[in-house]
Amino acid sequence: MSAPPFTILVIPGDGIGREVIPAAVAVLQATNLPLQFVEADAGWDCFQRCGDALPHETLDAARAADAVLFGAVASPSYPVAGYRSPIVRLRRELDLYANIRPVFDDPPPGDPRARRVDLAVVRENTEGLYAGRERVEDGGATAIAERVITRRASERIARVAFELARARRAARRADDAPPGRVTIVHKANVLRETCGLFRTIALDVAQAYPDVQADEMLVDACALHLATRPERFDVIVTTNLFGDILSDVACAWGGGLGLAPSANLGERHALFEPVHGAAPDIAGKGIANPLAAIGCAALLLDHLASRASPDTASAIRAWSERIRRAVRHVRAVGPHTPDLGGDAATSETTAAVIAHMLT
Ligand code: GGG
Repeated sequence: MSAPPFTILVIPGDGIGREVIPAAVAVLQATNLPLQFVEADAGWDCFQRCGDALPHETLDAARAADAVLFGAVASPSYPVAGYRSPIVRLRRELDLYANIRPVFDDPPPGDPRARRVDLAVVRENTEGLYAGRERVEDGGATAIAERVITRRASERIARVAFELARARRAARRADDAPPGRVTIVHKANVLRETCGLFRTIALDVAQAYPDVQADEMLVDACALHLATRPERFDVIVTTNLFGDILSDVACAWGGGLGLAPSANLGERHALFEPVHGAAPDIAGKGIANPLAAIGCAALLLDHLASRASPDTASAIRAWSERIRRAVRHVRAVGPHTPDLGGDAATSETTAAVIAHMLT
């Protein structure tokens, strides 16, 4: 390939982020694509060492990179003066407004679980209840969080969802493949202003996509359907907190959190991170499942391909497809880490992916 190297900023973060992100980097290095890796610090450990969970050098490097590969962060569940979640901050600082979490499960014929799940949760990533507007009143007896929903953010996330449904339909290729479908998820029957605005705007955007089916669902019903009838979904679009929760529910169908990758996309920047967190209970043991982080490597290559010249793009896409195939293979036959019922180490699963990808 003849292309300038792409710069990938690697932020392992906390806990198992430091074990699974090196695995993803090893997979990317094995492709021999022109990628240049730069590492930076962020997270709770970073805060404890240097008083800042997202040092400005890290933020500057993220702005300068072609893509960011992020591991996990372990923010405490109690207030700490001066601490803000670095991943929530990165998403907002880089305006990574679309968080896309694909879930895929295609069990072999005859498998009693057999139901084909192939869906994506598109989560608004910059506002909602994660806008950071929390305060305490009555001397600590009342705590208030403001939920921010704007026309601009709702419109652009709805567009991402409908474009994605269109692209997924095109990728299914077969003439008789069902049309794409976007399910707009909200709780507008109770949260009439905030969810009401999100719902109205998403339904307006739907009008511009007559080739994509649109329906709507209350978030509680959606949680039930994701648990019992996941095959009825194609693309789900929703607000920040709802998307965070629903995508974890959906992950159960894709082999659990150990296999769930995600993309955080904006107009200018892109960050890829496994859906799972820092998992302090298993951190340092060398047994974390690297497949979610490796799945992020494939999503990252898809993103670079979308920015590359046509020749380069097809070479990059070929590698992302090889990585995905290798992940599917290792998921099916092992070696499996303990979360999938095996006893393999992170390094063994990673080596198996690389070996399959290079065959
Ligand atoms: N890789 C996703 C991740 O780290 N998830 C946990 C998370 O988002 N935590 C928020 C935080 O700890 O600030």
